[in-house]
Amino acid sequence: MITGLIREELLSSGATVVGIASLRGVLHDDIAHLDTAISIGVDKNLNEDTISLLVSLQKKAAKRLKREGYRYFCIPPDSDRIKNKFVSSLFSFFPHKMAATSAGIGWIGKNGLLISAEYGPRLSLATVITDAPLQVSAPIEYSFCGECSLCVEFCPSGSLTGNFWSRVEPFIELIKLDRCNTHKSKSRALNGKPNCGLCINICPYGRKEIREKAREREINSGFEEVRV
Ligand code: B12
Ligand code: SF4
Ligand code: SF4
Repeated sequence: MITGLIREELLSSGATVVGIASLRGVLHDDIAHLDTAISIGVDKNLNEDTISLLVSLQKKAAKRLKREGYRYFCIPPDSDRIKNKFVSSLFSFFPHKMAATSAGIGWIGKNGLLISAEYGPRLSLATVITDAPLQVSAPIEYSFCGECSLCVEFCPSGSLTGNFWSRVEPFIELIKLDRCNTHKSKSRALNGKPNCGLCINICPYGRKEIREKAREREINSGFEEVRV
């Protein structure tokens, strides 16, 4: 019941997608007691307004969990930029993408981003972890990129390795970050724009009709809800 309440509250307050994941056995010792994750995605570019929206959604979930007597911890969307030392240290061992794939929201594409069959590569993410006994979804185990490698072919800096992500080998190298960053810095020097983003714009899952087909495939493959 609390799972449905949280989901409804967040969706009616601006979340595009809300998934619940079991992260049992994968968390750092300091947060391992809060091994259920509420993964929140909004279909908007990651900017100040989006971060404010995500933070307000996290607060809503936290308020509900507190009212019901559960423990929780909000991992901010921009954890790397937060002044609090503990929170800022979290980004390297708590990637929001880990919660999102584990909640069945999407897979990690060859462009290194979370790809949702329904919303494409543009979801911005935040996570609330908790000890509440929420109803969790099955994780997505493999990439659905298939034969596509548009992002790899067209990346102007040759940063993308073309490797396939899977939950079996979740940290396989997908992006040569130094190359991507150098390319972005050069483009900033040329036209004042720090971001490239071609690997986002070119992804077919960002296009509505492809997303709809993929959604059908996902429904037919029967992702099911399981309880912890
Ligand atoms: C540091 C950082 C950057 C750095 C380095 C990027 C990188 N790829 O590492 C820089 C500045 C370059 C950057 C750029 C961008 N970033 Co950034 N970034 C982050 C940040 C703060 C930490 C990422 C990190 O280093 N994590 C540690 C590494 C080890 O994990 P990871 O690669 O993120 O994710 C891996 C795990 O999740 C693992 N995994 C997946 N499922 C599972 C399941 C299990 C069980 C396990 C164990 C692991 C696992 O697979 C992933 C890929 O290997 C996150 C916020 C956060 N806290 O997550 C945002 C984040 C990843 N960035 C984001 C975005 C939007 C961007 C940009 C598009 C911004 C822009 N406009 O340019 C670009 C995209 C570049 C690209 N193609 O990846 C979004 C991604 C959303 C999405 N749909 O995927 C995030 C999640 C921020 C957010 N709150 O939404 N970013
Ligand atoms: S942001 Fe540009 S340079 Fe970086 S991986 Fe994507 S397409 Fe390549
Ligand atoms: S462009 Fe193709 S290969 Fe790249 S992330 Fe999207 S679906 Fe996957």
